[in-house]
Amino acid sequence: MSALRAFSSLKGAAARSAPLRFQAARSYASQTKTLKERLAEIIPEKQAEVKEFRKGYGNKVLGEVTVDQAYGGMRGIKGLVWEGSVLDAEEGIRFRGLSIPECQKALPAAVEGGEPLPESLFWLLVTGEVPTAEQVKGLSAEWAARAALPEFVEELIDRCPKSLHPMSQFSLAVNALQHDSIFAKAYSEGIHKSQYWDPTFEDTMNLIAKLPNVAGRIYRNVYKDGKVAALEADKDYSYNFSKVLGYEGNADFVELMRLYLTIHSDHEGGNVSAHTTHLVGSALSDPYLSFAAGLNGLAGPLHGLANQEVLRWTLKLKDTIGIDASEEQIKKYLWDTLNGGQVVPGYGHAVLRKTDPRYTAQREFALKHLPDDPLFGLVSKLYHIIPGVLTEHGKTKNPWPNVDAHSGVLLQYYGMTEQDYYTVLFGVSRAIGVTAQLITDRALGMPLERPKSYSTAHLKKMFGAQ
Ligand code: HAX
Repeated sequence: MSALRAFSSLKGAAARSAPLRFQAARSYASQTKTLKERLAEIIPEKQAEVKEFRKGYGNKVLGEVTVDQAYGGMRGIKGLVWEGSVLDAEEGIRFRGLSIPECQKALPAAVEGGEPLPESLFWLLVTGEVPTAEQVKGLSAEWAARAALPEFVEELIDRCPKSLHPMSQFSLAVNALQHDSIFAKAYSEGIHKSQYWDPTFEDTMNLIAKLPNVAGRIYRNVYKDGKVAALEADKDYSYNFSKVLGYEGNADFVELMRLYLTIHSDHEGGNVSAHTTHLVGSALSDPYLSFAAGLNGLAGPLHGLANQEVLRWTLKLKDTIGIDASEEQIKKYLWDTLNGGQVVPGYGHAVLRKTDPRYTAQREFALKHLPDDPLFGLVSKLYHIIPGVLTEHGKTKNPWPNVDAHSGVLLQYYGMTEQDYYTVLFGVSRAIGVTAQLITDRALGMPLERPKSYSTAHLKKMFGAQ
Protein backbone atom coordinates (compact mmCIF):
# COMPACT_ATOMS: atom_id res chain seq x y z
CA MET A 1 0.00 0.00 0.00
CA SER A 2 1.43 3.41 -0.93
CA ALA A 3 1.86 6.00 1.80
CA LEU A 4 -0.67 8.21 0.00
CA ARG A 5 -3.34 5.53 -0.19
CA ALA A 6 -2.77 4.58 3.42
CA PHE A 7 -2.83 8.16 4.58
CA SER A 8 -5.74 9.38 2.49
CA SER A 9 -7.94 6.75 4.09
CA LEU A 10 -7.39 8.52 7.41
CA LYS A 11 -10.00 11.19 7.83
CA GLY A 12 -10.62 13.72 10.51
CA ALA A 13 -8.95 12.03 13.47
CA ALA A 14 -6.46 13.91 15.61
CA ALA A 15 -3.45 14.60 13.43
CA ARG A 16 -0.94 12.83 15.59
CA SER A 17 -2.91 9.59 15.63
CA ALA A 18 -2.47 9.26 11.86
CA PRO A 19 0.81 7.36 11.84
CA LEU A 20 -0.45 4.97 14.51
CA ARG A 21 -3.56 4.25 12.52
CA PHE A 22 -1.52 3.88 9.36
CA GLN A 23 0.74 1.47 11.16
CA ALA A 24 -2.30 -0.54 12.19
CA ALA A 25 -2.87 -1.21 8.48
CA ARG A 26 0.54 -2.89 8.29
CA SER A 27 1.67 -6.06 9.95
CA TYR A 28 2.92 -5.78 13.51
CA ALA A 29 6.15 -7.49 12.42
CA SER A 30 6.97 -4.72 9.92
CA GLN A 31 6.54 -2.12 12.65
CA THR A 32 9.23 -3.67 14.81
CA LYS A 33 11.91 -3.94 12.15
CA THR A 34 14.94 -1.68 11.76
CA LEU A 35 15.23 0.27 8.52
CA LYS A 36 17.75 -2.17 7.09
CA GLU A 37 15.68 -5.21 8.05
CA ARG A 38 12.63 -3.64 6.42
CA LEU A 39 14.63 -2.77 3.29
CA ALA A 40 15.85 -6.33 2.95
CA GLU A 41 12.17 -7.37 2.79
CA ILE A 42 11.02 -4.59 0.47
CA ILE A 43 13.83 -4.67 -2.11
CA PRO A 44 13.01 -8.09 -3.67
CA GLU A 45 9.35 -6.96 -3.95
CA LYS A 46 10.41 -3.72 -5.64
CA GLN A 47 12.77 -5.53 -8.01
CA ALA A 48 9.95 -7.88 -9.02
CA GLU A 49 7.51 -4.97 -9.45
CA VAL A 50 9.86 -3.05 -11.75
CA LYS A 51 10.75 -6.18 -13.73
CA GLU A 52 7.08 -6.97 -14.29
CA PHE A 53 6.24 -3.36 -15.21
CA ARG A 54 9.08 -3.15 -17.72
CA LYS A 55 8.04 -6.47 -19.25
CA GLY A 56 4.59 -5.11 -20.01
CA TYR A 57 5.30 -1.45 -20.67
CA GLY A 58 9.02 -1.14 -21.45
CA ASN A 59 8.42 -0.05 -25.05
CA LYS A 60 5.77 2.60 -24.30
CA VAL A 61 6.66 6.17 -25.34
CA LEU A 62 7.11 8.78 -22.57
CA GLY A 63 7.44 11.82 -24.84
CA GLU A 64 9.29 13.37 -27.73
CA VAL A 65 12.30 15.69 -27.67
CA THR A 66 12.49 18.93 -29.62
CA VAL A 67 15.60 20.76 -30.78
CA ASP A 68 14.70 23.60 -28.39
CA GLN A 69 14.69 21.17 -25.47
CA ALA A 70 18.17 19.95 -26.40
CA TYR A 71 19.42 23.56 -26.29
CA GLY A 72 17.13 24.52 -23.40
CA GLY A 73 18.57 22.59 -20.47
CA MET A 74 16.46 19.49 -21.29
CA ARG A 75 13.49 21.21 -19.60
CA GLY A 76 10.47 18.88 -19.54
CA ILE A 77 12.20 15.84 -21.03
CA LYS A 78 10.97 12.73 -19.24
CA GLY A 79 14.00 10.50 -18.93
CA LEU A 80 14.58 9.71 -15.27
CA VAL A 81 13.07 7.42 -12.65
CA TRP A 82 13.01 8.79 -9.07
CA GLU A 83 11.13 6.93 -6.37
CA GLY A 84 11.14 9.29 -3.38
CA SER A 85 9.12 12.19 -4.73
CA VAL A 86 7.20 13.57 -7.70
CA LEU A 87 6.86 17.30 -8.40
CA ASP A 88 3.63 18.62 -9.86
CA ALA A 89 3.87 22.05 -11.53
CA GLU A 90 0.69 23.30 -9.85
CA GLU A 91 0.58 21.43 -6.57
CA GLY A 92 4.27 21.10 -5.69
CA ILE A 93 6.14 18.22 -4.15
CA ARG A 94 4.77 14.95 -2.82
CA PHE A 95 7.08 12.64 -0.91
CA ARG A 96 6.01 9.06 -1.70
CA GLY A 97 2.56 10.46 -2.37
CA LEU A 98 2.34 12.70 0.70
CA SER A 99 2.21 16.50 0.38
CA ILE A 100 4.11 18.62 2.92
CA PRO A 101 1.00 19.28 5.08
CA GLU A 102 0.23 15.55 4.95
CA CYS A 103 3.79 14.75 6.05
CA GLN A 104 3.39 17.25 8.89
CA LYS A 105 0.36 15.29 10.05
CA ALA A 106 1.54 11.75 9.37
CA LEU A 107 5.23 11.63 10.25
CA PRO A 108 6.40 11.21 13.85
CA ALA A 109 7.46 14.45 15.55
CA ALA A 110 9.60 15.20 18.60
CA VAL A 111 6.97 17.38 20.26
CA GLU A 112 3.19 17.03 20.24
CA GLY A 113 1.81 18.81 17.16
CA GLY A 114 5.34 19.81 16.12
CA GLU A 115 7.34 19.52 12.92
CA PRO A 116 8.13 16.10 11.45
CA LEU A 117 11.47 14.51 12.21
CA PRO A 118 13.69 14.33 9.10
CA GLU A 119 14.64 10.81 10.20
CA SER A 120 11.02 9.83 9.54
CA LEU A 121 11.12 11.40 6.10
CA PHE A 122 14.25 9.42 5.24
CA TRP A 123 12.44 6.24 6.28
CA LEU A 124 9.46 7.22 4.14
CA LEU A 125 11.64 8.04 1.11
CA VAL A 126 13.58 4.78 1.28
CA THR A 127 10.71 2.41 2.04
CA GLY A 128 7.49 4.21 1.04
CA GLU A 129 6.20 3.57 4.58
CA VAL A 130 5.46 5.88 7.49
CA PRO A 131 7.61 4.61 10.36
CA THR A 132 6.47 4.22 13.95
CA ALA A 133 7.77 6.64 16.58
CA GLU A 134 9.90 3.78 17.97
CA GLN A 135 11.44 3.07 14.59
CA VAL A 136 12.31 6.75 14.19
CA LYS A 137 13.83 6.81 17.65
CA GLY A 138 15.98 3.86 16.65
CA LEU A 139 17.13 5.69 13.52
CA SER A 140 17.99 8.84 15.52
CA ALA A 141 20.09 6.68 17.86
CA GLU A 142 21.81 4.95 14.93
CA TRP A 143 22.72 8.25 13.32
CA ALA A 144 24.05 9.63 16.61
CA ALA A 145 26.13 6.46 17.08
CA ARG A 146 27.68 6.76 13.59
CA ALA A 147 28.38 10.50 13.79
CA ALA A 148 32.07 10.68 14.74
CA LEU A 149 34.48 12.04 12.12
CA PRO A 150 37.89 10.56 11.33
CA GLU A 151 40.58 12.75 12.89
CA PHE A 152 42.10 13.66 9.52
CA VAL A 153 38.74 15.00 8.30
CA GLU A 154 38.47 17.21 11.39
CA GLU A 155 41.99 18.46 10.73
CA LEU A 156 41.21 19.03 7.06
CA ILE A 157 38.22 21.22 7.98
CA ASP A 158 40.23 23.03 10.65
CA ARG A 159 42.96 23.86 8.13
CA CYS A 160 40.59 25.50 5.64
CA PRO A 161 41.00 29.28 5.48
CA LYS A 162 37.93 31.08 6.83
CA SER A 163 37.71 32.79 3.46
CA LEU A 164 37.00 29.48 1.68
CA HIS A 165 33.25 29.37 1.01
CA PRO A 166 31.47 27.03 3.46
CA MET A 167 30.04 25.02 0.55
CA SER A 168 33.57 24.38 -0.79
CA GLN A 169 34.65 23.25 2.69
CA PHE A 170 31.56 21.04 2.90
CA SER A 171 32.24 19.38 -0.45
CA LEU A 172 35.91 18.92 0.41
CA ALA A 173 35.05 17.19 3.70
CA VAL A 174 32.45 14.90 2.12
CA ASN A 175 34.98 13.86 -0.53
CA ALA A 176 37.48 13.14 2.25
CA LEU A 177 34.97 10.96 4.12
CA GLN A 178 35.14 8.69 1.07
CA HIS A 179 38.31 7.31 2.68
CA ASP A 180 36.06 4.98 4.70
CA SER A 181 33.57 4.03 1.99
CA ILE A 182 32.24 0.54 2.59
CA PHE A 183 30.89 0.37 -0.97
CA ALA A 184 34.26 1.26 -2.55
CA LYS A 185 35.99 -1.39 -0.43
CA ALA A 186 33.35 -4.04 -1.15
CA TYR A 187 33.55 -3.29 -4.87
CA SER A 188 37.32 -3.63 -4.93
CA GLU A 189 36.95 -6.96 -3.13
CA GLY A 190 34.56 -8.20 -5.81
CA ILE A 191 31.08 -7.91 -4.27
CA HIS A 192 28.26 -9.46 -6.33
CA LYS A 193 26.08 -6.93 -8.16
CA SER A 194 22.94 -8.15 -6.41
CA GLN A 195 24.43 -7.05 -3.07
CA TYR A 196 25.37 -3.46 -4.04
CA TRP A 197 22.50 -1.93 -2.10
CA ASP A 198 23.82 -3.19 1.24
CA PRO A 199 27.17 -1.26 1.35
CA THR A 200 25.40 1.68 -0.33
CA PHE A 201 22.95 1.70 2.55
CA GLU A 202 25.78 1.53 5.09
CA ASP A 203 27.68 4.40 3.42
CA THR A 204 24.50 6.44 3.26
CA MET A 205 23.73 5.94 6.93
CA ASN A 206 27.31 6.88 7.88
CA LEU A 207 27.34 9.88 5.56
CA ILE A 208 24.05 11.36 6.81
CA ALA A 209 25.08 10.67 10.40
CA LYS A 210 28.37 12.55 10.03
CA LEU A 211 26.97 15.65 8.32
CA PRO A 212 26.06 17.54 11.54
CA ASN A 213 29.66 17.19 12.70
CA VAL A 214 31.00 18.28 9.31
CA ALA A 215 28.61 21.19 8.85
CA GLY A 216 28.74 22.20 12.52
CA ARG A 217 32.53 22.23 12.53
CA ILE A 218 32.60 24.48 9.45
CA TYR A 219 30.14 26.88 11.09
CA ARG A 220 32.00 27.00 14.40
CA ASN A 221 35.37 27.48 12.66
CA VAL A 222 34.30 30.18 10.21
CA TYR A 223 31.96 32.25 12.37
CA LYS A 224 32.45 31.28 16.03
CA ASP A 225 35.15 30.06 18.42
CA GLY A 226 36.02 26.79 16.65
CA LYS A 227 34.70 24.70 19.56
CA VAL A 228 32.29 21.92 18.56
CA ALA A 229 29.96 20.45 21.20
CA ALA A 230 29.54 16.69 21.48
CA LEU A 231 26.33 15.11 20.13
CA GLU A 232 23.92 13.44 22.56
CA ALA A 233 23.26 9.75 21.94
CA ASP A 234 19.58 9.92 22.92
CA LYS A 235 18.62 13.06 20.99
CA ASP A 236 17.20 13.45 17.49
CA TYR A 237 19.21 14.50 14.45
CA SER A 238 17.95 18.10 14.33
CA TYR A 239 18.56 18.67 18.03
CA ASN A 240 22.10 17.36 17.66
CA PHE A 241 22.70 19.44 14.53
CA SER A 242 21.42 22.52 16.37
CA LYS A 243 23.74 21.62 19.23
CA VAL A 244 26.92 21.51 17.15
CA LEU A 245 25.89 24.78 15.57
CA GLY A 246 25.37 26.22 19.07
CA TYR A 247 21.59 26.84 18.93
CA GLU A 248 20.18 23.89 20.91
CA GLY A 249 19.11 26.18 23.74
CA ASN A 250 16.36 27.61 21.55
CA ALA A 251 13.59 25.01 21.19
CA ASP A 252 11.98 26.98 18.35
CA PHE A 253 15.23 26.95 16.35
CA VAL A 254 15.43 23.17 16.83
CA GLU A 255 11.85 22.87 15.54
CA LEU A 256 12.79 25.08 12.58
CA MET A 257 15.67 22.69 11.82
CA ARG A 258 13.25 19.74 11.86
CA LEU A 259 11.04 21.49 9.34
CA TYR A 260 13.97 22.80 7.29
CA LEU A 261 15.76 19.45 7.04
CA THR A 262 12.52 17.73 6.09
CA ILE A 263 11.30 20.05 3.35
CA HIS A 264 14.65 20.69 1.63
CA SER A 265 15.49 16.99 1.31
CA ASP A 266 13.98 15.89 -1.98
CA HIS A 267 12.47 17.56 -5.05
CA GLU A 268 12.28 14.71 -7.57
CA GLY A 269 15.18 13.68 -9.78
CA GLY A 270 15.80 16.38 -12.37
CA ASN A 271 17.10 19.26 -10.24
CA VAL A 272 20.85 19.82 -10.41
CA SER A 273 21.88 18.37 -7.03
CA ALA A 274 19.64 15.31 -7.29
CA HIS A 275 20.43 14.59 -10.91
CA THR A 276 24.17 15.05 -10.36
CA THR A 277 24.23 12.70 -7.38
CA HIS A 278 22.28 10.10 -9.36
CA LEU A 279 24.45 10.54 -12.48
CA VAL A 280 27.75 10.22 -10.64
CA GLY A 281 26.37 7.28 -8.66
CA SER A 282 25.53 5.56 -11.94
CA ALA A 283 29.26 5.19 -12.58
CA LEU A 284 29.29 3.22 -9.30
CA SER A 285 31.11 6.05 -7.59
CA ASP A 286 30.28 5.54 -3.92
CA PRO A 287 27.71 7.68 -2.02
CA TYR A 288 30.37 10.10 -0.70
CA LEU A 289 31.73 10.92 -4.16
CA SER A 290 28.24 11.06 -5.65
CA PHE A 291 26.82 13.36 -2.98
CA ALA A 292 29.90 15.62 -3.01
CA ALA A 293 29.28 16.13 -6.73
CA GLY A 294 25.64 16.96 -5.98
CA LEU A 295 26.79 19.49 -3.37
CA ASN A 296 28.90 21.26 -5.97
CA GLY A 297 25.77 21.70 -8.06
CA LEU A 298 23.76 22.86 -5.06
CA ALA A 299 26.40 25.58 -4.56
CA GLY A 300 25.32 27.36 -7.76
CA PRO A 301 23.30 30.61 -7.42
CA LEU A 302 20.52 29.39 -9.71
CA HIS A 303 20.06 26.37 -7.39
CA GLY A 304 20.75 26.11 -3.63
CA LEU A 305 22.95 29.17 -3.29
CA ALA A 306 19.84 31.22 -4.06
CA ASN A 307 19.01 31.07 -0.32
CA GLN A 308 22.12 33.12 0.51
CA GLU A 309 21.42 35.46 -2.42
CA VAL A 310 17.84 36.09 -1.27
CA LEU A 311 18.75 37.39 2.15
CA ARG A 312 21.62 39.42 0.73
CA TRP A 313 19.34 40.98 -1.88
CA THR A 314 16.58 41.64 0.68
CA LEU A 315 18.96 43.27 3.18
CA LYS A 316 20.44 45.43 0.40
CA LEU A 317 16.91 46.50 -0.53
CA LYS A 318 16.23 47.32 3.13
CA ASP A 319 19.46 49.34 3.42
CA THR A 320 18.80 51.18 0.16
CA ILE A 321 15.10 52.10 0.46
CA GLY A 322 14.29 51.24 4.07
CA ILE A 323 12.23 48.52 5.72
CA ASP A 324 9.07 50.62 5.44
CA ALA A 325 9.59 51.31 1.73
CA SER A 326 6.44 52.03 -0.26
CA GLU A 327 5.12 49.71 -2.97
CA GLU A 328 6.34 52.20 -5.59
CA GLN A 329 9.87 52.25 -4.15
CA ILE A 330 9.98 48.46 -4.05
CA LYS A 331 8.77 48.20 -7.64
CA LYS A 332 11.47 50.62 -8.77
CA TYR A 333 14.09 48.58 -6.89
CA LEU A 334 12.84 45.42 -8.60
CA TRP A 335 12.99 47.00 -12.04
CA ASP A 336 16.54 48.19 -11.32
CA THR A 337 17.49 44.58 -10.52
CA LEU A 338 15.84 43.26 -13.67
CA ASN A 339 17.15 46.04 -15.93
CA GLY A 340 20.61 45.39 -14.49
CA GLY A 341 20.43 41.94 -16.11
CA GLN A 342 20.10 40.14 -12.76
CA VAL A 343 17.53 37.65 -11.53
CA VAL A 344 15.30 38.28 -8.53
CA PRO A 345 16.57 35.50 -6.25
CA GLY A 346 14.03 33.17 -4.67
CA TYR A 347 11.48 33.61 -7.45
CA GLY A 348 10.85 31.40 -10.46
CA HIS A 349 11.25 27.68 -10.96
CA ALA A 350 12.06 25.28 -13.76
CA VAL A 351 9.03 23.06 -13.02
CA LEU A 352 6.70 24.83 -10.56
CA ARG A 353 4.07 27.24 -11.82
CA LYS A 354 2.59 28.22 -8.43
CA THR A 355 3.90 29.29 -5.02
CA ASP A 356 6.22 26.54 -3.78
CA PRO A 357 4.57 24.66 -0.88
CA ARG A 358 7.98 24.65 0.77
CA TYR A 359 7.72 28.46 0.81
CA THR A 360 4.23 28.20 2.27
CA ALA A 361 5.37 25.80 5.01
CA GLN A 362 8.07 28.26 6.05
CA ARG A 363 5.66 31.18 5.89
CA GLU A 364 3.30 29.31 8.20
CA PHE A 365 6.18 28.67 10.59
CA ALA A 366 6.93 32.41 10.56
CA LEU A 367 3.28 33.31 11.15
CA LYS A 368 3.30 31.01 14.18
CA HIS A 369 6.70 31.87 15.66
CA LEU A 370 7.72 35.35 14.44
CA PRO A 371 4.64 37.16 13.17
CA ASP A 372 5.94 40.58 14.22
CA ASP A 373 9.50 40.30 12.92
CA PRO A 374 10.09 43.37 10.70
CA LEU A 375 12.09 41.45 8.10
CA PHE A 376 9.34 38.83 7.87
CA GLY A 377 7.00 41.78 7.28
CA LEU A 378 9.20 42.91 4.39
CA VAL A 379 9.37 39.37 2.92
CA SER A 380 5.56 39.19 3.09
CA LYS A 381 5.27 42.56 1.38
CA LEU A 382 7.64 41.38 -1.38
CA TYR A 383 5.47 38.28 -1.84
CA HIS A 384 2.61 40.57 -2.78
CA ILE A 385 4.65 42.73 -5.15
CA ILE A 386 7.28 40.60 -6.92
CA PRO A 387 4.97 38.21 -8.85
CA GLY A 388 3.21 41.19 -10.48
CA VAL A 389 6.49 42.81 -11.53
CA LEU A 390 7.92 39.55 -12.86
CA THR A 391 4.71 38.97 -14.81
CA GLU A 392 4.93 42.47 -16.29
CA HIS A 393 8.61 41.83 -17.08
CA GLY A 394 7.27 38.94 -19.12
CA LYS A 395 10.21 36.57 -19.18
CA THR A 396 9.91 34.11 -16.33
CA LYS A 397 7.41 31.29 -16.78
CA ASN A 398 6.78 31.23 -13.04
CA PRO A 399 6.64 34.53 -11.12
CA TRP A 400 5.98 32.85 -7.77
CA PRO A 401 8.40 32.31 -4.85
CA ASN A 402 10.40 29.12 -4.44
CA VAL A 403 11.80 27.46 -1.29
CA ASP A 404 14.75 29.85 -1.06
CA ALA A 405 12.66 33.02 -0.83
CA HIS A 406 11.82 32.34 2.80
CA SER A 407 14.50 30.36 4.60
CA GLY A 408 16.92 33.24 5.29
CA VAL A 409 14.43 35.40 7.15
CA LEU A 410 13.69 32.55 9.57
CA LEU A 411 17.36 31.83 10.22
CA GLN A 412 18.30 35.47 10.80
CA TYR A 413 15.45 35.78 13.32
CA TYR A 414 17.13 33.15 15.50
CA GLY A 415 20.52 34.83 15.18
CA MET A 416 21.99 32.84 12.30
CA THR A 417 22.84 35.83 10.18
CA GLU A 418 25.77 34.31 8.25
CA GLN A 419 24.21 34.14 4.79
CA ASP A 420 27.20 32.39 3.18
CA TYR A 421 26.40 29.42 5.39
CA TYR A 422 22.77 28.93 4.41
CA THR A 423 23.39 26.57 1.49
CA VAL A 424 25.27 24.21 3.82
CA LEU A 425 22.02 23.72 5.78
CA PHE A 426 20.29 22.98 2.47
CA GLY A 427 23.05 20.47 1.67
CA VAL A 428 22.64 18.58 4.95
CA SER A 429 18.96 18.19 4.14
CA ARG A 430 19.50 17.33 0.48
CA ALA A 431 21.65 14.35 1.52
CA ILE A 432 18.51 12.70 2.91
CA GLY A 433 16.69 12.72 -0.42
CA VAL A 434 19.47 12.00 -2.88
CA THR A 435 21.10 9.18 -0.93
CA ALA A 436 17.70 7.53 -0.41
CA GLN A 437 17.52 7.30 -4.19
CA LEU A 438 21.10 5.99 -4.44
CA ILE A 439 20.05 2.99 -2.33
CA THR A 440 17.16 2.35 -4.72
CA ASP A 441 19.41 2.87 -7.75
CA ARG A 442 21.74 0.13 -6.57
CA ALA A 443 18.87 -2.14 -5.50
CA LEU A 444 17.31 -1.89 -8.95
CA GLY A 445 20.65 -2.24 -10.74
CA MET A 446 20.26 1.13 -12.47
CA PRO A 447 22.84 1.28 -15.28
CA LEU A 448 25.47 3.86 -16.19
CA GLU A 449 23.66 7.04 -17.29
CA ARG A 450 24.65 8.05 -20.80
CA PRO A 451 22.23 10.21 -22.84
CA LYS A 452 22.99 10.98 -26.49
CA SER A 453 24.31 14.35 -27.63
CA TYR A 454 24.73 16.00 -31.03
CA SER A 455 26.72 18.93 -32.37
CA THR A 456 24.90 21.88 -33.98
CA ALA A 457 26.40 20.87 -37.33
CA HIS A 458 24.97 17.37 -36.92
CA LEU A 459 21.55 18.65 -35.87
CA LYS A 460 21.44 20.98 -38.88
CA LYS A 461 22.30 18.09 -41.16
CA MET A 462 19.58 15.94 -39.56
CA PHE A 463 16.92 18.49 -40.43
CA GLY A 464 18.38 19.76 -43.72
CA ALA A 465 18.99 23.26 -42.27
CA GLN A 466 21.42 25.66 -44.00
N1 HAX B 1 14.18 36.97 -12.04
C1 HAX B 1 14.46 37.44 -13.27
N2 HAX B 1 14.38 36.71 -14.40
C2 HAX B 1 13.98 35.45 -14.25
C3 HAX B 1 13.63 34.89 -13.01
C4 HAX B 1 13.76 35.70 -11.87
N3 HAX B 1 13.51 35.25 -10.65
N4 HAX B 1 13.27 33.60 -13.20
C5 HAX B 1 13.40 33.35 -14.52
N5 HAX B 1 13.83 34.47 -15.16
C6 HAX B 1 14.17 34.61 -16.57
C7 HAX B 1 15.26 33.59 -16.91
O1 HAX B 1 16.54 34.05 -16.53
C8 HAX B 1 15.08 33.43 -18.39
O2 HAX B 1 15.67 34.54 -19.02
P1 HAX B 1 16.45 34.40 -20.43
O3 HAX B 1 15.40 34.01 -21.40
O4 HAX B 1 17.03 35.75 -20.65
O5 HAX B 1 17.48 33.32 -20.23
C9 HAX B 1 13.56 33.56 -18.54
O6 HAX B 1 13.08 34.23 -17.37
C10 HAX B 1 12.86 32.23 -18.66
O7 HAX B 1 13.21 31.42 -17.55
P2 HAX B 1 12.20 30.31 -17.00
O8 HAX B 1 11.98 29.32 -18.11
O9 HAX B 1 11.04 30.91 -16.36
O10 HAX B 1 13.06 29.65 -15.84
P3 HAX B 1 14.23 28.56 -15.93
O11 HAX B 1 13.62 27.23 -15.86
O12 HAX B 1 15.13 28.82 -17.09
O13 HAX B 1 15.06 28.87 -14.62
C11 HAX B 1 15.37 29.38 -12.34
C12 HAX B 1 14.58 28.56 -13.35
C13 HAX B 1 15.01 28.90 -10.96
C14 HAX B 1 16.86 29.12 -12.58
C15 HAX B 1 15.02 30.88 -12.52
O14 HAX B 1 13.66 31.08 -12.24
C16 HAX B 1 15.88 31.78 -11.65
O15 HAX B 1 17.00 32.12 -12.06
N6 HAX B 1 15.37 32.18 -10.43
C17 HAX B 1 16.14 32.99 -9.50
C18 HAX B 1 17.19 32.14 -8.80
C19 HAX B 1 16.53 31.18 -7.83
O16 HAX B 1 15.68 31.55 -7.05
N7 HAX B 1 16.97 29.91 -7.88
C20 HAX B 1 16.47 28.88 -6.95
C21 HAX B 1 15.44 27.96 -7.59
C22 HAX B 1 14.93 26.91 -6.66
C23 HAX B 1 16.01 25.95 -6.32
O17 HAX B 1 16.54 25.18 -7.10
N8 HAX B 1 16.45 26.02 -5.11
O18 HAX B 1 17.50 25.32 -4.74
